[in-house]
Order: sequence, then structure tokens, then C-alpha cells
Amino acid sequence: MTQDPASTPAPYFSFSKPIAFRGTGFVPTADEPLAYRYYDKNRLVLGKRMEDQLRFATCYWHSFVGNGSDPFGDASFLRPWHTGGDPLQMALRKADVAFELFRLLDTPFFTFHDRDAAPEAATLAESNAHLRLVADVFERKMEATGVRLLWGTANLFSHRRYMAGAATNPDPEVFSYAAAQVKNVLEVTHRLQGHNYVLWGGREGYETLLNTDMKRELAQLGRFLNLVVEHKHKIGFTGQILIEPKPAEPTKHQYDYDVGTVYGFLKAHGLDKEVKVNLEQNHALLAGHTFEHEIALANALGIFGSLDMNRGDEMLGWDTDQFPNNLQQVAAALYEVLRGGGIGQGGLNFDAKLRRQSIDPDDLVWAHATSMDLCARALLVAEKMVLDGALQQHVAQRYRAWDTPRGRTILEGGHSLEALALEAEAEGIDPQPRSARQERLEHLVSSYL
Ligand code: XLS
Ligand code: NI
Ligand code: NI
Repeated sequence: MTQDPASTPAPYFSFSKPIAFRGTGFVPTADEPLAYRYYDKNRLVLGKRMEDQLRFATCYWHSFVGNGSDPFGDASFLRPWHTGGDPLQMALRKADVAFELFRLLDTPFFTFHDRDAAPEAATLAESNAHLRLVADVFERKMEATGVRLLWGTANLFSHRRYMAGAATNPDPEVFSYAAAQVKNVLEVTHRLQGHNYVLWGGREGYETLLNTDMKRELAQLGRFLNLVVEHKHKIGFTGQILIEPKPAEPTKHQYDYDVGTVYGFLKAHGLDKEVKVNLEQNHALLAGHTFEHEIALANALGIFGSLDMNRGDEMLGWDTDQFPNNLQQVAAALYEVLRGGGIGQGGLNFDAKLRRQSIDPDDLVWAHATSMDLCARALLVAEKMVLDGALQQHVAQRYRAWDTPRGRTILEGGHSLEALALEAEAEGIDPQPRSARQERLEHLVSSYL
């Protein structure tokens, strides 16, 4: 099917008006089956508009590239731009539908990989040029709609040339190929005034040590990241550079395992002041952490950047990338975001996909809108947690002795181990345990929901 890029595309969704905020009393009708009950973008939450606290983004890959395939079955979605026509024209059709979805949902941001936006061509140079061409179209559409770019990224994992990694490949030609792709997307992201640039590890990891020189691979990865940061400064890109940790999948051992691992890596390569993290709920779970743990740790280390919103499945041990629907989990995550000072230059990117059987275009609208509303509701819960202050007070109370002269002298290094031992014995100290009150705090959290 060949589309004329200049023609107005046929309506792709049954919705024509953007989903509106109607409040918690909303009753669905045939004319208006779906509305936001909580996502009131202009409502002030801790002094900021809800839209600016959440900074929602719709992602290109799951919504417009994903075709519903799984390891046992081919495409089930059959989007009209997936097969058949001239690839560039199909990319433009896809862009029309993408911006139509952004309008219907009223998501202020979007995210993409180079290969989501524009098709790969016969040569590297042509592929890069394709992206720049589609970026011209993005630029016009962004200007016309006010939609902004949360982040861009390069797909360094789908093509077979990357099967042994990109920066960590045994072949330096693959490193160079990846460098060329990243340079191009970084420059496009800069031109589109993207707020961040993301590097998810893709296939930077390994399957077996029998064929792997881990020490070399880590050095290559550090070099690559340094090159990206150098180029960012060279072109004057003011967005954040973000690494997206994930412990496994596609490789058995991914190098960017979790926040702690990434921080050590950044320190080792002198990049801890230059690079932050983009955290994804499902990745945190695969690493054996909660989402809020990863957010709190990133905040503690000063490297919190942005969020990929999704959820896993308790029964399945892989990255199912489902749309978030658990109020308490999302509230716990957003509470940590607020405690850390807010989302900043980051945002809440729905790195989430429809299930294989959700084949109607409208399913995209329902999925995103429902999750946006859930996140808005969770933000209001998190706001209550902050304003009430009881949780924070309990924590402060628990550590208060560290603010006494004894605690301060220890931390400031005023005592050797020997001095501490002598003093402790001489004073005959006998510390008394105190309840940490977990169940009372859990009770408190339930009261905010
Ligand atoms: C895969 C990652 C990926 C990144 C972007 O698991 O979540 O989608 O967000 O490359
Ligand atoms: Ni992600
Ligand atoms: Ni993921």
C-alpha cells in the first residue's frame, strides 16, 4: 500500500476529540467512553502543574513499530505502514498516526529510536540521512502541535551486525558503525531540542565467558560513553545523557545491570558528573529491586534522570513491558521522585506495549489514557505522603542521634576505630533497640491511597 505523504490520512482511531479531564464523577457514555478522572494537567501539585510534574511521553517503538509478534507467532497488529509500501512513505504515514495519538492523549512529549522513526537503507550514510529527513517532518509537526521530544536514542541491537554488541563488539568496525549512528541521533535530538539522550545497553553484555574478554569489553564501553559525552559538549547539547540499566535480556549478563552497577561504571570512567540514569520499573524488578529502590538510590547518588513507566508480571521472569496499573507501586515510585526534588528534565515515558491480542488501534488510546490517569492518581497519593510528612518525620526521628555530637564526630572522621572502642568501653554504653514500626507505616500508607 503506497500512501501519499501529503494527503490527510484516514482516521486511524475511532476517537476524534482529545481525551478530556472530567473528574472522578465521570460517567462514560457512547459519545464519550473515556475521560481522565485524575489527570487534570493544570491542577497544581506541590506548586507545579500536574503536566509539568509528570511530563508524560508516548514512545514510538512499542506503539507504532511493535507488531504484536512473540517468539511463537508473527505479527498480529497488521498496521497499514508495517508492510508493502515504500519504506520512507510508510515512515511518514506512521508519523501522522503517531502525532494523532499524541494529540488524542495530550501527552506533551514523545521518544524514539532512529530505526523506529526512519527505515534502514542500503548504506550507513543513507540510513542516517533517512532519519534526518523524517526529523524535518517531526520538526514541523512539533512546531504545529507543541509536542516536545523527551529523548532520542539509537537502535544498536536489532540488526544482526549488533548480535555481539555495539560498543562491546569484538570487531571495532561495529564500534565505529554504532558511533556513526549515535552521532547522528544525538545531533537530531539536539536539533529537535530533546531534553535527554538515552543509551540503553541493548546487547552490551555477554552469553558465555568461553568466548568473551570482559575486561576489554568494559573498557570499550567506557570509551564509547566518553565519546558520546565529548560530542554532546562539542555540539552544545544541553540535554542529559542517560544510561538505562537492565540486568539481563537480551544477553544473559547485561553490563548496565542496575543503578549501583552503572554508578560504579560511571565513576571508573570519570563520568559520574556527566551521565545519569533512565529507570524502568520492569528492569528494576528483573534486577531483584523495587522501582522505588532504584529511584531512591539514583537520587542518593545524584544520578536520577528520567523514568520508563511499565510493569512486569509476578508470574513471568522477563521484560513484559505492560502498562502500569498498580496504584500503590506507582505511588511509592513517585513519592521517591518527589522526595528527590521532582522529575526535573526527565519525564514519565510509557515504555509499555499492548498485549498480542489487543489488535485494535483504539487499544493504544485506552492503554495510555488509563495508565496516565493511574499515574496522575498516584501523584496525588504521593503528594499526600509528602504534605502529611508523617513518613518523613518517622525516618528523621529514627536517625536523629546521628545529629548529636557523638554521631557527627564519627561521621566527620574525628575518631579512629581505636578511639571509638576505648570511649565505648569506658562509657559502658548499652544501646537499646527501638521498633522500626514497619506495620504502622504500612497502615499509614494505606490511609493515603
Ligand atoms: C528495553 C529498553 C528499551 C529502551 C530504549 O528493554 O527498555 O526499550 O528504553 O532503547
Ligand atoms: Ni526502556
Ligand atoms: Ni525495557
